[in-house]
Amino acid sequence: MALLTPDDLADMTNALIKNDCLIQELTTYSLDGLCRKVYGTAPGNEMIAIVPVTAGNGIIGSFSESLLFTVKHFGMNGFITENTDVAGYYEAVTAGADIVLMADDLAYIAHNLRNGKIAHNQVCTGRIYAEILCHAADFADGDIDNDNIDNDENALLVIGLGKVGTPALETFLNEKQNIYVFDVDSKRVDEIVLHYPVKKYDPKDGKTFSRIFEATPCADTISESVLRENSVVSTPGIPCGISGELIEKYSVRVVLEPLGIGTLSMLYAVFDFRVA
Ligand code: NAD
Ligand code: 2YH
Repeated sequence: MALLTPDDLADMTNALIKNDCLIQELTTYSLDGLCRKVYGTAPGNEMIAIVPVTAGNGIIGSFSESLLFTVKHFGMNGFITENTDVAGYYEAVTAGADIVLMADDLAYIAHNLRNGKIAHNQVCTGRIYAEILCHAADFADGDIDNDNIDNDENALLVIGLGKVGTPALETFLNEKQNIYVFDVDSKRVDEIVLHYPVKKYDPKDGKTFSRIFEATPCADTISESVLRENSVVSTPGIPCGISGELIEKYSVRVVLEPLGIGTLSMLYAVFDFRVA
Protein backbone atom coordinates (compact mmCIF):
# COMPACT_ATOMS: atom_id res chain seq x y z
CA MET A 1 0.00 0.00 0.00
CA ALA A 2 1.20 3.48 -0.89
CA LEU A 3 2.03 5.64 2.12
CA LEU A 4 1.28 9.34 2.17
CA THR A 5 4.31 11.63 2.33
CA PRO A 6 4.66 15.12 3.85
CA ASP A 7 4.97 16.40 0.24
CA ASP A 8 1.53 14.93 -0.61
CA LEU A 9 0.07 16.90 2.31
CA ALA A 10 1.99 20.16 1.77
CA ASP A 11 -0.93 21.95 0.10
CA MET A 12 -3.73 19.87 1.67
CA THR A 13 -5.63 22.76 3.30
CA ASN A 14 -5.91 24.74 0.04
CA ALA A 15 -6.74 21.56 -1.88
CA LEU A 16 -9.59 20.72 0.51
CA ILE A 17 -11.10 24.21 0.24
CA LYS A 18 -10.70 24.29 -3.57
CA ASN A 19 -12.18 20.80 -4.00
CA ASP A 20 -15.13 21.61 -1.74
CA CYS A 21 -15.96 24.51 -4.13
CA LEU A 22 -15.55 22.27 -7.19
CA ILE A 23 -17.76 19.54 -5.66
CA GLN A 24 -20.45 22.14 -5.05
CA GLU A 25 -20.17 23.34 -8.66
CA LEU A 26 -20.38 19.79 -10.02
CA THR A 27 -23.01 18.29 -7.73
CA THR A 28 -24.83 21.32 -6.20
CA TYR A 29 -23.87 19.85 -2.78
CA SER A 30 -21.08 21.05 -0.51
CA LEU A 31 -18.84 18.16 0.57
CA ASP A 32 -20.47 17.91 4.01
CA GLY A 33 -23.92 18.25 2.39
CA LEU A 34 -23.11 15.36 0.07
CA CYS A 35 -21.83 13.22 3.00
CA ARG A 36 -25.04 13.97 4.89
CA LYS A 37 -27.11 12.86 1.89
CA VAL A 38 -25.02 9.73 1.24
CA TYR A 39 -24.82 8.47 4.84
CA GLY A 40 -28.03 10.01 6.21
CA THR A 41 -26.12 11.25 9.28
CA ALA A 42 -24.94 14.54 10.75
CA PRO A 43 -22.46 15.61 13.42
CA GLY A 44 -23.88 15.70 16.95
CA ASN A 45 -21.22 17.72 18.78
CA GLU A 46 -18.81 14.75 19.00
CA MET A 47 -15.28 15.28 20.32
CA ILE A 48 -12.85 13.77 17.80
CA ALA A 49 -9.43 12.62 19.03
CA ILE A 50 -6.57 12.14 16.59
CA VAL A 51 -3.96 9.67 17.84
CA PRO A 52 -0.53 9.81 16.12
CA VAL A 53 0.84 6.29 15.49
CA THR A 54 4.58 5.53 15.39
CA ALA A 55 4.30 1.88 14.24
CA GLY A 56 5.87 0.82 10.94
CA ASN A 57 7.14 3.80 8.98
CA GLY A 58 6.15 6.11 11.84
CA ILE A 59 4.67 9.57 12.09
CA ILE A 60 4.01 11.30 8.76
CA GLY A 61 4.75 15.02 9.08
CA SER A 62 1.44 16.98 9.11
CA PHE A 63 -0.80 13.87 8.88
CA SER A 64 -2.44 14.48 12.29
CA GLU A 65 -2.49 18.24 11.68
CA SER A 66 -4.27 17.70 8.32
CA LEU A 67 -6.92 15.59 10.08
CA LEU A 68 -7.42 18.29 12.72
CA PHE A 69 -7.71 20.92 9.98
CA THR A 70 -10.42 18.83 8.29
CA VAL A 71 -12.35 18.34 11.54
CA LYS A 72 -12.27 22.06 12.39
CA HIS A 73 -12.88 23.25 8.80
CA PHE A 74 -16.22 21.43 8.86
CA GLY A 75 -17.18 22.92 12.23
CA MET A 76 -16.44 19.95 14.49
CA ASN A 77 -14.42 19.70 17.72
CA GLY A 78 -11.16 17.80 17.87
CA PHE A 79 -7.68 17.52 19.33
CA ILE A 80 -4.42 15.69 18.70
CA THR A 81 -3.33 13.58 21.67
CA GLU A 82 0.01 14.50 23.24
CA ASN A 83 0.93 10.83 23.53
CA THR A 84 1.20 8.42 20.61
CA ASP A 85 0.03 4.84 20.08
CA VAL A 86 -1.56 2.99 23.03
CA ALA A 87 -0.80 5.84 25.45
CA GLY A 88 -2.43 8.22 22.97
CA TYR A 89 -5.49 5.99 22.72
CA TYR A 90 -5.74 5.89 26.54
CA GLU A 91 -5.42 9.68 26.61
CA ALA A 92 -8.18 10.05 23.97
CA VAL A 93 -10.62 7.81 25.84
CA THR A 94 -9.95 9.27 29.30
CA ALA A 95 -10.24 12.82 27.92
CA GLY A 96 -13.81 11.96 26.82
CA ALA A 97 -13.33 11.56 23.07
CA ASP A 98 -16.39 10.26 21.20
CA ILE A 99 -14.56 9.33 17.99
CA VAL A 100 -10.93 8.27 17.50
CA LEU A 101 -9.06 8.75 14.22
CA MET A 102 -5.79 6.84 13.81
CA ALA A 103 -3.67 5.25 11.09
CA ASP A 104 -0.76 2.89 10.75
CA ASP A 105 0.81 1.83 7.44
CA LEU A 106 -2.01 -0.60 6.59
CA ALA A 107 -5.19 1.03 7.80
CA TYR A 108 -6.60 4.44 8.62
CA ILE A 109 -9.77 4.16 10.72
CA ALA A 110 -12.47 6.19 12.44
CA HIS A 111 -13.98 4.48 15.49
CA ASN A 112 -17.02 5.87 17.26
CA LEU A 113 -16.63 4.84 20.90
CA ARG A 114 -20.29 5.59 21.69
CA ASN A 115 -22.04 3.48 19.07
CA GLY A 116 -19.26 1.04 18.09
CA LYS A 117 -19.32 2.03 14.40
CA ILE A 118 -15.95 1.75 12.63
CA ALA A 119 -14.99 3.06 9.18
CA HIS A 120 -12.03 2.32 6.93
CA ASN A 121 -10.41 5.05 4.87
CA GLN A 122 -10.11 3.07 1.63
CA VAL A 123 -13.78 2.10 1.62
CA CYS A 124 -15.06 5.56 2.56
CA THR A 125 -12.72 7.30 0.12
CA GLY A 126 -13.85 5.09 -2.76
CA ARG A 127 -17.47 5.66 -1.83
CA ILE A 128 -17.42 9.45 -1.61
CA TYR A 129 -15.33 10.00 -4.77
CA ALA A 130 -17.80 7.73 -6.58
CA GLU A 131 -20.81 9.58 -5.17
CA ILE A 132 -19.29 12.84 -6.42
CA LEU A 133 -19.28 11.43 -9.96
CA CYS A 134 -22.81 10.04 -9.63
CA HIS A 135 -24.06 13.45 -8.57
CA ALA A 136 -22.01 15.17 -11.27
CA ALA A 137 -23.95 13.29 -13.95
CA ASP A 138 -26.10 16.16 -15.09
CA PHE A 139 -23.18 18.52 -15.37
CA ALA A 140 -20.94 16.11 -17.24
CA ASP A 141 -23.46 14.60 -19.59
CA GLY A 142 -25.38 17.64 -20.77
CA ASP A 143 -28.40 16.44 -22.76
CA ILE A 144 -27.61 12.73 -22.43
CA ASP A 145 -30.38 10.52 -21.00
CA ASN A 146 -29.00 9.58 -17.56
CA ASP A 147 -31.95 7.39 -16.72
CA ASN A 148 -31.06 4.91 -19.44
CA ILE A 149 -28.31 2.85 -17.80
CA ASP A 150 -27.63 0.84 -20.97
CA ASN A 151 -26.72 3.99 -22.84
CA ASP A 152 -22.95 3.80 -23.49
CA GLU A 153 -22.86 7.55 -24.11
CA ASN A 154 -23.13 8.18 -20.36
CA ALA A 155 -21.02 5.19 -19.25
CA LEU A 156 -18.39 5.65 -16.56
CA LEU A 157 -14.78 4.45 -16.72
CA VAL A 158 -13.25 3.05 -13.50
CA ILE A 159 -9.44 2.77 -13.58
CA GLY A 160 -7.78 0.87 -10.69
CA LEU A 161 -9.73 -1.98 -9.07
CA GLY A 162 -7.97 -2.19 -5.71
CA LYS A 163 -9.09 -1.40 -2.18
CA VAL A 164 -10.35 2.07 -3.07
CA GLY A 165 -11.57 1.30 -6.61
CA THR A 166 -13.67 -1.73 -5.62
CA PRO A 167 -15.92 0.04 -3.06
CA ALA A 168 -16.24 2.85 -5.61
CA LEU A 169 -17.41 0.31 -8.17
CA GLU A 170 -19.98 -1.04 -5.70
CA THR A 171 -21.22 2.50 -5.09
CA PHE A 172 -21.63 3.09 -8.83
CA LEU A 173 -23.56 -0.17 -9.17
CA ASN A 174 -25.84 0.78 -6.26
CA GLU A 175 -26.50 4.01 -8.14
CA LYS A 176 -27.29 1.99 -11.28
CA GLN A 177 -24.47 3.38 -13.39
CA ASN A 178 -23.23 1.80 -16.63
CA ILE A 179 -19.58 0.90 -16.00
CA TYR A 180 -16.42 0.04 -17.94
CA VAL A 181 -13.40 -1.10 -15.91
CA PHE A 182 -9.65 -1.12 -16.42
CA ASP A 183 -6.71 -2.27 -14.31
CA VAL A 184 -3.13 -2.94 -15.34
CA ASP A 185 -3.55 -6.32 -13.61
CA SER A 186 -5.64 -8.27 -16.13
CA LYS A 187 -6.38 -11.03 -13.58
CA ARG A 188 -8.02 -8.45 -11.35
CA VAL A 189 -10.14 -7.24 -14.28
CA ASP A 190 -11.22 -10.84 -14.98
CA GLU A 191 -12.19 -11.35 -11.31
CA ILE A 192 -14.19 -8.13 -11.31
CA VAL A 193 -16.13 -8.82 -14.53
CA LEU A 194 -16.92 -12.29 -13.20
CA HIS A 195 -18.44 -10.93 -9.98
CA TYR A 196 -20.02 -7.63 -11.04
CA PRO A 197 -22.23 -6.55 -13.97
CA VAL A 198 -19.54 -4.34 -15.57
CA LYS A 199 -17.72 -4.37 -18.92
CA LYS A 200 -14.00 -4.57 -19.69
CA TYR A 201 -12.60 -1.38 -21.16
CA ASP A 202 -10.60 -2.16 -24.30
CA PRO A 203 -8.53 0.74 -25.67
CA LYS A 204 -9.08 -0.66 -29.21
CA ASP A 205 -12.82 0.21 -28.96
CA GLY A 206 -12.00 3.93 -29.01
CA LYS A 207 -14.59 4.75 -26.33
CA THR A 208 -14.54 8.13 -24.63
CA PHE A 209 -16.08 9.02 -21.25
CA SER A 210 -17.60 12.11 -19.72
CA ARG A 211 -16.97 10.71 -16.22
CA ILE A 212 -13.84 8.87 -15.10
CA PHE A 213 -12.95 7.46 -11.66
CA GLU A 214 -9.28 6.69 -11.00
CA ALA A 215 -7.67 5.00 -7.95
CA THR A 216 -4.14 3.88 -8.75
CA PRO A 217 -0.76 4.87 -7.33
CA CYS A 218 0.50 5.81 -10.82
CA ALA A 219 0.70 8.95 -12.96
CA ASP A 220 -0.60 9.18 -16.55
CA THR A 221 -3.16 6.39 -16.24
CA ILE A 222 -5.77 8.55 -18.01
CA SER A 223 -4.84 8.77 -21.66
CA GLU A 224 -6.02 11.31 -24.21
CA SER A 225 -7.98 8.61 -26.04
CA VAL A 226 -10.61 8.30 -23.27
CA LEU A 227 -11.26 12.02 -22.80
CA ARG A 228 -14.05 14.28 -24.03
CA GLU A 229 -14.23 18.03 -23.83
CA ASN A 230 -15.33 18.84 -20.22
CA SER A 231 -14.89 15.29 -18.88
CA VAL A 232 -15.07 15.09 -15.08
CA VAL A 233 -12.38 13.04 -13.31
CA SER A 234 -12.84 12.00 -9.68
CA THR A 235 -9.54 10.59 -8.46
CA PRO A 236 -8.26 9.85 -4.99
CA GLY A 237 -5.21 8.23 -6.62
CA ILE A 238 -1.87 9.77 -5.69
CA PRO A 239 -0.12 11.02 -7.79
CA CYS A 240 -2.77 12.48 -10.10
CA GLY A 241 -3.52 10.11 -13.00
CA ILE A 242 -4.05 12.84 -15.59
CA SER A 243 -1.42 15.28 -16.86
CA GLY A 244 -1.78 19.04 -16.55
CA GLU A 245 -1.51 19.25 -20.34
CA LEU A 246 -4.58 17.02 -20.88
CA ILE A 247 -6.54 18.81 -18.15
CA GLU A 248 -6.01 22.06 -20.01
CA LYS A 249 -6.53 20.69 -23.52
CA TYR A 250 -9.92 19.10 -22.70
CA SER A 251 -11.04 21.52 -19.95
CA VAL A 252 -11.23 18.55 -17.58
CA ARG A 253 -12.61 19.10 -14.06
CA VAL A 254 -10.54 17.08 -11.59
CA VAL A 255 -11.61 16.27 -8.03
CA LEU A 256 -8.42 15.27 -6.16
CA GLU A 257 -7.31 15.89 -2.59
CA PRO A 258 -4.98 13.70 -0.51
CA LEU A 259 -6.80 13.17 2.82
CA GLY A 260 -9.64 15.46 3.89
CA ILE A 261 -12.44 14.29 1.55
CA GLY A 262 -11.94 10.65 2.59
CA THR A 263 -11.68 11.67 6.27
CA LEU A 264 -15.00 13.53 6.19
CA SER A 265 -16.60 10.52 4.51
CA MET A 266 -15.27 8.28 7.34
CA LEU A 267 -16.68 10.60 10.02
CA TYR A 268 -20.15 10.66 8.44
CA ALA A 269 -19.99 6.87 8.19
CA VAL A 270 -19.65 6.59 11.99
CA PHE A 271 -21.82 9.48 13.20
CA ASP A 272 -24.77 8.43 15.30
CA PHE A 273 -27.26 11.18 14.56
CA ARG A 274 -29.63 10.19 11.71
CA VAL A 275 -31.18 12.81 9.48
CA ALA A 276 -34.47 12.36 7.67
P1 NAD B 1 -4.44 -0.81 -4.27
O1 NAD B 1 -3.00 -1.20 -4.39
O2 NAD B 1 -5.35 -1.64 -3.43
O3 NAD B 1 -5.09 -0.71 -5.74
C1 NAD B 1 -4.47 -0.04 -6.80
C2 NAD B 1 -4.95 -0.71 -8.09
O4 NAD B 1 -4.42 0.08 -9.17
C3 NAD B 1 -4.41 -2.13 -8.25
O5 NAD B 1 -5.46 -3.00 -8.60
C4 NAD B 1 -3.37 -1.99 -9.37
O6 NAD B 1 -3.25 -3.16 -10.17
C5 NAD B 1 -3.94 -0.83 -10.16
N1 NAD B 1 -2.95 -0.13 -10.99
C6 NAD B 1 -1.66 0.16 -10.69
N2 NAD B 1 -1.08 0.81 -11.71
C7 NAD B 1 -2.03 0.95 -12.67
C8 NAD B 1 -2.04 1.54 -13.96
N3 NAD B 1 -0.94 2.13 -14.46
N4 NAD B 1 -3.18 1.49 -14.68
C9 NAD B 1 -4.30 0.87 -14.19
N5 NAD B 1 -4.34 0.28 -12.97
C10 NAD B 1 -3.22 0.34 -12.21
O7 NAD B 1 -4.41 0.71 -3.76
P2 NAD B 1 -5.64 1.50 -3.10
O8 NAD B 1 -5.56 1.33 -1.62
O9 NAD B 1 -6.86 1.17 -3.85
O10 NAD B 1 -5.19 3.01 -3.38
C11 NAD B 1 -5.18 3.55 -4.68
C12 NAD B 1 -4.61 4.96 -4.64
O11 NAD B 1 -5.47 5.79 -3.85
C13 NAD B 1 -3.23 5.07 -3.98
O12 NAD B 1 -2.49 6.05 -4.69
C14 NAD B 1 -3.54 5.58 -2.57
O13 NAD B 1 -2.46 6.28 -1.99
C15 NAD B 1 -4.69 6.50 -2.89
N6 NAD B 1 -5.54 6.86 -1.75
C16 NAD B 1 -5.90 8.17 -1.67
C17 NAD B 1 -6.77 8.56 -0.68
C18 NAD B 1 -7.21 10.01 -0.66
O14 NAD B 1 -7.85 10.43 0.32
N7 NAD B 1 -6.93 10.77 -1.70
C19 NAD B 1 -7.28 7.65 0.25
C20 NAD B 1 -6.90 6.30 0.12
C21 NAD B 1 -6.03 5.91 -0.90
O1 2YH C 1 -0.90 6.57 4.69
C1 2YH C 1 -1.27 5.69 5.44
C2 2YH C 1 -1.79 4.39 4.93
N1 2YH C 1 -1.43 4.21 3.55
C3 2YH C 1 -3.30 4.36 5.10
C4 2YH C 1 -3.97 5.67 4.66
C5 2YH C 1 -4.88 5.47 3.49
N2 2YH C 1 -5.03 6.73 2.75
N3 2YH C 1 -1.25 5.78 6.78
C6 2YH C 1 -0.88 6.97 7.46
C7 2YH C 1 0.03 6.70 8.63
C8 2YH C 1 0.02 7.88 9.60
C9 2YH C 1 1.07 7.80 10.70
N4 2YH C 1 1.05 6.58 11.41
C10 2YH C 1 0.81 8.97 11.65
O2 2YH C 1 1.32 10.08 11.36
O3 2YH C 1 0.13 8.78 12.66
